[in-house]
Amino acid sequence: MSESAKGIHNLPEIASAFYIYGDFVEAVPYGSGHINDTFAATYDQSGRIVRYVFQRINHNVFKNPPALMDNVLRVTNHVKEKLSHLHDSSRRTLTLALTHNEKPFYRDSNGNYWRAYLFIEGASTYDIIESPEQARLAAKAFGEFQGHLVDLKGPRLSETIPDFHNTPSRLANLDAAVKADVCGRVKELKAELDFVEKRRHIVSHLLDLNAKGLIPERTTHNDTKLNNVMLDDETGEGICVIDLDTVMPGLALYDFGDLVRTSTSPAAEDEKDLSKVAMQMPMFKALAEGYIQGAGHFLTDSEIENMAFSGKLITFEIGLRFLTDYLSGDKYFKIKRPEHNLDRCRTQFKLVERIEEQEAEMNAYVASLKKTIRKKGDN
Ligand code: ADP
Ligand code: GN1
Ligand code: MG
Repeated sequence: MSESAKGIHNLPEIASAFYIYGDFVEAVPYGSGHINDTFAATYDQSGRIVRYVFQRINHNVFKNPPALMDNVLRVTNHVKEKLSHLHDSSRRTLTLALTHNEKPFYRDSNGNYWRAYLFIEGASTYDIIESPEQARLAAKAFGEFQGHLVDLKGPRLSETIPDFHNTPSRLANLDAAVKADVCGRVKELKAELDFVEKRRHIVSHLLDLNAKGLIPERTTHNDTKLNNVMLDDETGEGICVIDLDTVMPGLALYDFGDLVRTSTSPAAEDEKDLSKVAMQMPMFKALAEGYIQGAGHFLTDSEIENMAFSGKLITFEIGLRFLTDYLSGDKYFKIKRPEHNLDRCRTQFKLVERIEEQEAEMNAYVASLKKTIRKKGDN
Protein backbone atom coordinates (compact mmCIF):
# COMPACT_ATOMS: atom_id res chain seq x y z
CA MET A 1 0.00 0.00 0.00
CA SER A 2 1.28 3.46 -0.76
CA GLU A 3 1.82 5.87 2.14
CA SER A 4 -0.97 7.98 0.70
CA ALA A 5 -3.38 5.05 1.15
CA LYS A 6 -2.96 5.52 4.90
CA GLY A 7 -3.73 9.21 4.56
CA ILE A 8 -6.92 8.73 2.57
CA HIS A 9 -8.58 6.53 5.15
CA ASN A 10 -10.11 7.96 8.31
CA LEU A 11 -8.75 5.34 10.70
CA PRO A 12 -10.23 6.86 13.88
CA GLU A 13 -13.64 6.66 12.18
CA ILE A 14 -13.03 2.96 11.46
CA ALA A 15 -11.88 2.39 15.04
CA SER A 16 -14.97 4.04 16.48
CA ALA A 17 -17.24 1.75 14.42
CA PHE A 18 -16.10 -1.46 16.13
CA TYR A 19 -16.95 -2.64 19.56
CA ILE A 20 -13.42 -2.79 20.92
CA TYR A 21 -12.68 -2.05 24.56
CA GLY A 22 -10.05 0.66 25.24
CA ASP A 23 -8.71 3.88 23.72
CA PHE A 24 -7.69 3.80 20.07
CA VAL A 25 -4.04 4.92 19.79
CA GLU A 26 -3.03 4.51 16.13
CA ALA A 27 -3.21 2.25 13.05
CA VAL A 28 -0.17 1.72 10.81
CA PRO A 29 0.14 -0.08 7.43
CA TYR A 30 1.07 -3.72 7.94
CA GLY A 31 2.02 -6.85 5.98
CA SER A 32 2.85 -7.50 2.34
CA GLY A 33 -0.42 -8.76 0.83
CA HIS A 34 -1.18 -7.84 -2.78
CA ILE A 35 -4.91 -7.23 -2.42
CA ASN A 36 -6.34 -5.71 0.75
CA ASP A 37 -5.14 -2.71 2.79
CA THR A 38 -4.04 -4.01 6.17
CA PHE A 39 -3.28 -1.94 9.30
CA ALA A 40 -2.03 -2.92 12.75
CA ALA A 41 -4.22 -0.96 15.18
CA THR A 42 -3.14 -0.25 18.74
CA TYR A 43 -5.51 0.21 21.68
CA ASP A 44 -4.75 1.17 25.25
CA GLN A 45 -6.84 -1.02 27.54
CA SER A 46 -6.42 0.56 30.98
CA GLY A 47 -2.66 0.83 30.52
CA ARG A 48 -2.20 -2.44 28.64
CA ILE A 49 -1.45 -2.13 24.93
CA VAL A 50 -3.32 -4.56 22.68
CA ARG A 51 -3.40 -4.85 18.91
CA TYR A 52 -6.09 -5.49 16.31
CA VAL A 53 -5.88 -5.81 12.55
CA PHE A 54 -8.02 -3.42 10.48
CA GLN A 55 -8.49 -4.44 6.90
CA ARG A 56 -10.08 -2.65 4.00
CA ILE A 57 -11.55 -5.29 1.72
CA ASN A 58 -10.56 -4.58 -1.88
CA HIS A 59 -14.02 -4.32 -3.41
CA ASN A 60 -12.66 -4.04 -6.96
CA VAL A 61 -11.44 -7.61 -6.51
CA PHE A 62 -14.20 -8.91 -4.21
CA LYS A 63 -17.45 -7.67 -5.72
CA ASN A 64 -19.73 -8.68 -2.85
CA PRO A 65 -18.06 -7.92 0.51
CA PRO A 66 -21.18 -8.73 2.64
CA ALA A 67 -21.36 -12.25 1.12
CA LEU A 68 -17.61 -12.63 1.60
CA MET A 69 -17.91 -11.65 5.27
CA ASP A 70 -20.74 -14.12 5.71
CA ASN A 71 -18.34 -16.85 4.45
CA VAL A 72 -15.60 -15.66 6.81
CA LEU A 73 -17.93 -15.61 9.81
CA ARG A 74 -19.24 -19.11 9.08
CA VAL A 75 -15.75 -20.50 8.57
CA THR A 76 -14.16 -18.89 11.62
CA ASN A 77 -17.09 -19.87 13.89
CA HIS A 78 -16.93 -23.45 12.63
CA VAL A 79 -13.17 -23.76 13.14
CA LYS A 80 -13.41 -22.08 16.56
CA GLU A 81 -16.04 -24.58 17.67
CA LYS A 82 -13.88 -27.49 16.49
CA LEU A 83 -10.88 -26.21 18.42
CA SER A 84 -12.75 -25.01 21.51
CA HIS A 85 -11.17 -27.75 23.66
CA LEU A 86 -7.72 -26.16 23.20
CA HIS A 87 -6.49 -23.63 25.78
CA ASP A 88 -5.35 -21.22 23.04
CA SER A 89 -8.26 -21.56 20.60
CA SER A 90 -8.47 -17.77 20.09
CA ARG A 91 -5.01 -17.85 18.47
CA ARG A 92 -5.90 -20.75 16.19
CA THR A 93 -8.47 -19.07 14.02
CA LEU A 94 -9.18 -15.48 13.12
CA THR A 95 -11.60 -13.75 15.50
CA LEU A 96 -13.71 -10.91 14.14
CA ALA A 97 -14.57 -7.89 16.26
CA LEU A 98 -18.16 -6.80 15.61
CA THR A 99 -19.44 -3.29 15.02
CA HIS A 100 -21.65 -1.51 17.55
CA ASN A 101 -24.67 -2.83 15.67
CA GLU A 102 -23.22 -6.35 15.72
CA LYS A 103 -22.15 -6.61 12.09
CA PRO A 104 -18.87 -8.30 11.05
CA PHE A 105 -17.91 -5.33 8.84
CA TYR A 106 -18.29 -1.56 8.66
CA ARG A 107 -18.95 0.49 5.55
CA ASP A 108 -17.21 3.86 5.88
CA SER A 109 -18.30 7.24 4.57
CA ASN A 110 -16.31 6.63 1.34
CA GLY A 111 -18.06 3.34 0.62
CA ASN A 112 -15.13 1.16 1.73
CA TYR A 113 -15.73 -2.09 3.63
CA TRP A 114 -13.69 -2.69 6.79
CA ARG A 115 -13.28 -5.54 9.22
CA ALA A 116 -11.32 -5.88 12.44
CA TYR A 117 -9.61 -9.02 13.71
CA LEU A 118 -7.87 -9.80 16.97
CA PHE A 119 -4.15 -9.55 16.27
CA ILE A 120 -2.51 -12.97 16.58
CA GLU A 121 0.46 -12.18 18.82
CA GLY A 122 3.59 -14.29 19.20
CA ALA A 123 3.41 -15.61 15.65
CA SER A 124 4.77 -14.43 12.30
CA THR A 125 4.26 -14.78 8.58
CA TYR A 126 7.13 -15.38 6.14
CA ASP A 127 7.39 -14.21 2.55
CA ILE A 128 10.27 -16.61 1.86
CA ILE A 129 10.66 -20.13 3.21
CA GLU A 130 13.53 -20.64 5.64
CA SER A 131 13.66 -24.37 6.37
CA PRO A 132 12.04 -27.71 5.47
CA GLU A 133 10.55 -27.82 8.98
CA GLN A 134 8.76 -24.53 8.32
CA ALA A 135 7.47 -25.97 5.04
CA ARG A 136 6.20 -29.09 6.80
CA LEU A 137 4.41 -27.14 9.53
CA ALA A 138 2.85 -24.65 7.11
CA ALA A 139 1.53 -27.44 4.86
CA LYS A 140 0.22 -29.40 7.85
CA ALA A 141 -1.72 -26.33 9.00
CA PHE A 142 -3.34 -25.83 5.59
CA GLY A 143 -4.13 -29.56 5.35
CA GLU A 144 -5.75 -29.49 8.79
CA PHE A 145 -7.66 -26.36 7.86
CA GLN A 146 -9.20 -28.22 4.91
CA GLY A 147 -9.96 -31.09 7.30
CA HIS A 148 -11.81 -28.76 9.70
CA LEU A 149 -14.05 -27.62 6.86
CA VAL A 150 -15.04 -31.09 5.65
CA ASP A 151 -18.23 -30.95 7.77
CA LEU A 152 -19.04 -27.26 7.43
CA LYS A 153 -22.81 -27.02 7.75
CA GLY A 154 -25.20 -24.94 5.70
CA PRO A 155 -25.33 -23.99 2.03
CA ARG A 156 -22.31 -24.01 -0.27
CA LEU A 157 -20.08 -21.01 0.50
CA SER A 158 -20.41 -18.04 -1.87
CA GLU A 159 -17.86 -17.94 -4.67
CA THR A 160 -16.15 -14.69 -3.74
CA ILE A 161 -14.30 -14.67 -7.08
CA PRO A 162 -15.93 -16.93 -9.68
CA ASP A 163 -13.54 -19.24 -11.57
CA PHE A 164 -10.71 -18.19 -9.27
CA HIS A 165 -8.61 -21.28 -10.00
CA ASN A 166 -10.15 -22.18 -13.32
CA THR A 167 -6.84 -22.37 -15.20
CA PRO A 168 -8.40 -22.67 -18.70
CA SER A 169 -10.36 -19.51 -17.99
CA ARG A 170 -7.20 -17.78 -16.69
CA LEU A 171 -5.54 -18.71 -19.99
CA ALA A 172 -8.53 -17.37 -21.93
CA ASN A 173 -8.15 -14.09 -20.00
CA LEU A 174 -4.52 -13.92 -21.11
CA ASP A 175 -5.50 -14.60 -24.72
CA ALA A 176 -8.03 -11.76 -24.54
CA ALA A 177 -5.45 -9.41 -23.01
CA VAL A 178 -2.96 -10.27 -25.76
CA LYS A 179 -5.59 -9.55 -28.38
CA ALA A 180 -6.57 -6.23 -26.79
CA ASP A 181 -2.95 -5.22 -26.07
CA VAL A 182 -4.17 -2.02 -24.41
CA CYS A 183 -0.67 -0.93 -23.32
CA GLY A 184 1.19 -2.02 -26.47
CA ARG A 185 3.26 -4.45 -24.40
CA VAL A 186 2.75 -7.64 -26.43
CA LYS A 187 5.82 -6.91 -28.59
CA GLU A 188 8.12 -7.18 -25.54
CA LEU A 189 6.72 -10.54 -24.47
CA LYS A 190 7.68 -13.05 -27.16
CA ALA A 191 9.58 -15.35 -24.78
CA GLU A 192 6.79 -15.40 -22.20
CA LEU A 193 4.06 -15.98 -24.79
CA ASP A 194 6.07 -18.82 -26.39
CA PHE A 195 6.46 -20.34 -22.95
CA VAL A 196 2.69 -20.26 -22.47
CA GLU A 197 2.04 -21.73 -25.92
CA LYS A 198 4.11 -24.82 -25.10
CA ARG A 199 2.07 -25.51 -21.96
CA ARG A 200 -1.46 -24.87 -23.19
CA HIS A 201 -2.23 -28.60 -23.00
CA ILE A 202 -1.76 -28.85 -19.22
CA VAL A 203 -4.33 -26.31 -18.08
CA SER A 204 -7.47 -28.46 -17.87
CA HIS A 205 -5.94 -31.57 -16.29
CA LEU A 206 -7.30 -31.14 -12.73
CA LEU A 207 -10.73 -30.02 -13.94
CA ASP A 208 -10.83 -33.07 -16.24
CA LEU A 209 -10.13 -35.34 -13.25
CA ASN A 210 -12.85 -33.50 -11.34
CA ALA A 211 -15.31 -34.05 -14.20
CA LYS A 212 -14.43 -37.78 -14.16
CA GLY A 213 -15.23 -37.93 -10.45
CA LEU A 214 -11.62 -38.70 -9.44
CA ILE A 215 -11.02 -35.39 -7.63
CA PRO A 216 -13.93 -34.04 -5.59
CA GLU A 217 -14.96 -30.48 -4.95
CA ARG A 218 -14.19 -29.53 -1.33
CA THR A 219 -14.16 -26.38 0.75
CA THR A 220 -10.68 -25.05 0.25
CA HIS A 221 -8.63 -21.96 1.10
CA ASN A 222 -7.50 -21.14 -2.43
CA ASP A 223 -4.79 -18.65 -1.45
CA THR A 224 -2.33 -20.77 0.51
CA LYS A 225 0.76 -18.71 -0.08
CA LEU A 226 3.24 -19.09 2.71
CA ASN A 227 2.49 -15.66 4.18
CA ASN A 228 -1.14 -16.64 4.71
CA VAL A 229 -0.34 -18.90 7.66
CA MET A 230 1.02 -17.61 10.95
CA LEU A 231 3.79 -19.70 12.46
CA ASP A 232 4.19 -19.67 16.23
CA ASP A 233 7.36 -17.79 17.26
CA GLU A 234 8.18 -20.35 20.00
CA THR A 235 7.24 -23.70 18.50
CA GLY A 236 7.16 -22.95 14.76
CA GLU A 237 3.74 -24.59 14.57
CA GLY A 238 1.30 -23.31 11.92
CA ILE A 239 -0.92 -21.76 14.54
CA CYS A 240 -3.43 -19.86 12.41
CA VAL A 241 -4.47 -19.88 8.77
CA ILE A 242 -5.38 -16.32 7.71
CA ASP A 243 -6.56 -14.41 4.62
CA LEU A 244 -9.87 -16.23 4.38
CA ASP A 245 -11.39 -14.13 1.56
CA THR A 246 -11.13 -16.94 -0.98
CA VAL A 247 -12.29 -19.82 1.23
CA MET A 248 -14.94 -21.35 -1.02
CA PRO A 249 -15.60 -24.47 -3.08
CA GLY A 250 -12.42 -25.62 -4.81
CA LEU A 251 -10.02 -28.50 -5.30
CA ALA A 252 -7.68 -29.54 -2.49
CA LEU A 253 -4.80 -29.52 -4.95
CA TYR A 254 -5.19 -25.80 -5.58
CA ASP A 255 -4.07 -25.37 -1.98
CA PHE A 256 -1.18 -27.81 -2.14
CA GLY A 257 -0.12 -26.35 -5.49
CA ASP A 258 0.13 -22.81 -4.15
CA LEU A 259 2.23 -24.08 -1.26
CA VAL A 260 4.68 -25.55 -3.76
CA ARG A 261 4.70 -22.24 -5.61
CA THR A 262 5.43 -20.15 -2.53
CA SER A 263 7.45 -22.49 -0.31
CA THR A 264 9.98 -24.32 -2.44
CA SER A 265 12.00 -21.46 -3.94
CA PRO A 266 14.53 -19.38 -1.99
CA ALA A 267 13.84 -16.42 -4.28
CA ALA A 268 11.26 -13.70 -3.69
CA GLU A 269 8.14 -13.76 -5.85
CA ASP A 270 9.42 -10.64 -7.64
CA GLU A 271 13.15 -11.56 -7.80
CA LYS A 272 14.81 -10.10 -10.91
CA ASP A 273 17.78 -12.49 -10.87
CA LEU A 274 16.15 -15.64 -12.22
CA SER A 275 19.21 -17.76 -11.46
CA LYS A 276 18.06 -17.60 -7.83
CA VAL A 277 14.77 -19.35 -8.58
CA ALA A 278 14.86 -23.03 -7.58
CA MET A 279 12.54 -25.88 -6.71
CA GLN A 280 14.34 -27.16 -3.63
CA MET A 281 13.60 -30.84 -3.21
CA PRO A 282 13.94 -30.89 0.62
CA MET A 283 11.26 -28.20 0.81
CA PHE A 284 8.97 -30.12 -1.53
CA LYS A 285 9.41 -33.33 0.44
CA ALA A 286 8.64 -31.53 3.70
CA LEU A 287 5.57 -29.87 2.17
CA ALA A 288 4.26 -33.21 0.92
CA GLU A 289 4.85 -34.84 4.32
CA GLY A 290 3.19 -32.00 6.22
CA TYR A 291 0.22 -31.81 3.90
CA ILE A 292 -0.33 -35.57 4.09
CA GLN A 293 -0.02 -35.43 7.88
CA GLY A 294 -2.79 -32.82 7.91
CA ALA A 295 -5.02 -34.05 5.09
CA GLY A 296 -3.90 -37.57 4.10
CA HIS A 297 -6.85 -39.24 5.84
CA PHE A 298 -9.40 -37.73 3.44
CA LEU A 299 -7.43 -37.29 0.19
CA THR A 300 -8.26 -39.60 -2.73
CA ASP A 301 -5.55 -41.54 -4.59
CA SER A 302 -5.90 -39.22 -7.55
CA GLU A 303 -5.40 -36.15 -5.38
CA ILE A 304 -2.23 -37.58 -3.88
CA GLU A 305 -0.91 -38.68 -7.28
CA ASN A 306 -1.29 -35.15 -8.67
CA MET A 307 0.43 -33.25 -5.87
CA ALA A 308 3.58 -32.49 -7.85
CA PHE A 309 1.54 -31.65 -10.94
CA SER A 310 -0.57 -29.20 -8.92
CA GLY A 311 2.58 -27.30 -7.95
CA LYS A 312 3.44 -26.89 -11.62
CA LEU A 313 -0.10 -25.96 -12.62
CA ILE A 314 -0.74 -23.37 -9.93
CA THR A 315 2.67 -21.77 -10.45
CA PHE A 316 1.89 -21.58 -14.17
CA GLU A 317 -1.59 -20.20 -13.43
CA ILE A 318 -0.36 -17.40 -11.18
CA GLY A 319 2.29 -16.61 -13.80
CA LEU A 320 -0.53 -16.29 -16.37
CA ARG A 321 -2.37 -13.93 -14.01
CA PHE A 322 0.67 -11.70 -13.46
CA LEU A 323 1.28 -11.58 -17.21
CA THR A 324 -2.38 -10.77 -17.92
CA ASP A 325 -2.29 -7.96 -15.36
CA TYR A 326 0.92 -6.58 -16.88
CA LEU A 327 -0.68 -6.59 -20.34
CA SER A 328 -3.85 -4.98 -18.99
CA GLY A 329 -2.08 -2.05 -17.34
CA ASP A 330 -1.58 -3.41 -13.77
CA LYS A 331 -5.15 -3.08 -12.59
CA TYR A 332 -5.33 -6.03 -10.17
CA PHE A 333 -2.18 -6.72 -8.13
CA LYS A 334 -0.56 -3.89 -6.18
CA ILE A 335 2.72 -2.92 -7.83
CA LYS A 336 5.71 -0.93 -6.60
CA ARG A 337 7.52 -0.50 -9.94
CA PRO A 338 6.42 -0.39 -13.60
CA GLU A 339 7.55 -3.93 -14.51
CA HIS A 340 6.63 -5.50 -11.20
CA ASN A 341 4.00 -7.86 -12.61
CA LEU A 342 6.31 -8.90 -15.43
CA ASP A 343 9.09 -9.69 -12.95
CA ARG A 344 6.61 -11.72 -10.92
CA CYS A 345 5.48 -13.59 -14.04
CA ARG A 346 9.07 -14.42 -14.96
CA THR A 347 9.85 -15.94 -11.55
CA GLN A 348 6.71 -18.07 -11.81
CA PHE A 349 7.61 -19.35 -15.26
CA LYS A 350 11.19 -20.07 -14.17
CA LEU A 351 9.85 -22.07 -11.23
CA VAL A 352 7.57 -24.02 -13.60
CA GLU A 353 10.70 -25.01 -15.55
CA ARG A 354 12.49 -26.01 -12.36
CA ILE A 355 9.51 -28.18 -11.38
CA GLU A 356 9.39 -29.80 -14.83
CA GLU A 357 13.06 -30.78 -14.52
CA GLN A 358 12.33 -32.58 -11.24
CA GLU A 359 8.74 -33.68 -11.69
CA ALA A 360 9.59 -37.38 -11.98
CA GLU A 361 11.52 -37.32 -8.71
CA MET A 362 8.76 -35.33 -7.01
CA ASN A 363 6.17 -37.85 -8.18
CA ALA A 364 8.29 -40.77 -6.98
CA TYR A 365 8.55 -39.24 -3.52
CA VAL A 366 4.81 -38.64 -3.27
CA ALA A 367 4.19 -42.23 -4.43
CA SER A 368 6.40 -43.50 -1.61
CA LEU A 369 4.44 -41.42 0.93
CA LYS A 370 1.16 -42.70 -0.46
CA LYS A 371 2.32 -46.29 -0.09
CA THR A 372 3.18 -45.69 3.55
CA ILE A 373 -0.11 -44.09 4.51
CA ARG A 374 -2.26 -46.57 2.59
CA LYS A 375 -0.37 -49.44 4.29
CA LYS A 376 -1.01 -47.89 7.71
CA GLY A 377 -4.70 -47.55 6.79
CA ASP A 378 -4.86 -51.31 6.05
CA ASN A 379 -3.76 -52.25 9.57
P1 ADP B 1 -3.95 -9.76 1.77
O1 ADP B 1 -5.24 -10.33 1.28
O2 ADP B 1 -3.73 -8.39 1.28
O3 ADP B 1 -2.81 -10.68 1.50
P2 ADP B 1 -3.84 -10.69 4.55
O4 ADP B 1 -5.14 -11.00 5.21
O5 ADP B 1 -3.02 -11.83 4.10
O6 ADP B 1 -4.11 -9.64 3.36
O7 ADP B 1 -2.99 -9.79 5.57
C1 ADP B 1 -1.74 -9.25 5.21
C2 ADP B 1 -0.72 -9.59 6.29
O8 ADP B 1 -1.15 -9.02 7.56
C3 ADP B 1 -0.53 -11.07 6.57
O9 ADP B 1 0.42 -11.65 5.70
C4 ADP B 1 -0.08 -11.07 8.03
O10 ADP B 1 1.32 -10.82 8.11
C5 ADP B 1 -0.80 -9.87 8.64
N1 ADP B 1 -2.04 -10.27 9.35
C6 ADP B 1 -3.28 -10.44 8.81
N2 ADP B 1 -4.17 -10.80 9.75
C7 ADP B 1 -3.50 -10.86 10.93
C8 ADP B 1 -3.87 -11.15 12.30
N3 ADP B 1 -5.12 -11.43 12.64
N4 ADP B 1 -2.89 -11.10 13.25
C9 ADP B 1 -1.61 -10.77 12.92
N5 ADP B 1 -1.20 -10.48 11.67
C10 ADP B 1 -2.12 -10.52 10.67
C1 GN1 C 1 -2.82 -12.50 -3.97
O1 GN1 C 1 -3.92 -11.53 -1.15
P1 GN1 C 1 -2.59 -12.22 -1.31
O2 GN1 C 1 -1.46 -11.29 -1.47
O3 GN1 C 1 -2.44 -13.22 -0.19
C2 GN1 C 1 -3.90 -13.21 -4.77
C3 GN1 C 1 -3.52 -14.67 -4.95
C4 GN1 C 1 -2.19 -14.77 -5.67
C5 GN1 C 1 -1.15 -13.99 -4.88
C6 GN1 C 1 0.16 -13.94 -5.61
C7 GN1 C 1 -7.53 -12.64 -4.01
O4 GN1 C 1 -2.74 -13.07 -2.68
O5 GN1 C 1 -4.50 -15.34 -5.72
O6 GN1 C 1 -1.79 -16.10 -5.77
O7 GN1 C 1 -1.58 -12.63 -4.64
N1 GN1 C 1 -5.17 -13.09 -4.09
C8 GN1 C 1 -6.28 -12.77 -4.78
O8 GN1 C 1 1.16 -13.56 -4.73
O9 GN1 C 1 -6.27 -12.60 -6.00
MG1 MG D 1 -2.42 -12.53 2.23
